[in-house]
Amino acid sequence: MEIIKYPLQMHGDYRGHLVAVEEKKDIPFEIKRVYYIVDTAQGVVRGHHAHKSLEQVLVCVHGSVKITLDDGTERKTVVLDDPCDGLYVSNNIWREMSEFSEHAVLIVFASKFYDENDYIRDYDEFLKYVREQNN
Ligand code: T46
Repeated sequence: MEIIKYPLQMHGDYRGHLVAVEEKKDIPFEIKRVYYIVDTAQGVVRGHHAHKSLEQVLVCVHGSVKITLDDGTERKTVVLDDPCDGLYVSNNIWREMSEFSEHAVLIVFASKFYDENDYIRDYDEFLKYVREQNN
């Protein structure tokens, strides 16, 4: 499994910094939804699911968070701690987010509107689903 990160450009001057994200330019899909995760308590692990069709780019704009990605055959972890790093998470990838630092803010750009039917929230069901997809 290849870890894909999209580098985002930081515009900085004496006032501070600004990072812009444009669909089909900075990230490869049209952005249908943006959400952000804040106030995650220490020790909490979020995620524990995959998506059947959703593509996303995750950016930790403040603090740090560990992302674990699993394609059904291998599992990799990435630490996001740079607001210029856009981590691509495709469909059919099990994801877990853990080790949120205090005040961490994780912004997610998503290719589709929210749809609970797109989630696979059971790991064994995920393994079965990806094996079927790959055959
Ligand atoms: C993902 C990871 C990175 C909504 O109503 N609308 C939304 O757009 C989203 C994303 C969630 N919700 C509701 C559904 C739940 O009642 O917010 C609640 C928390 O969602 P969830 O438990 O799925 O959150 P995470 O942090 O486990 O996962 C989220 C995304 O759901 C998921 O797509 O890839 O962040």
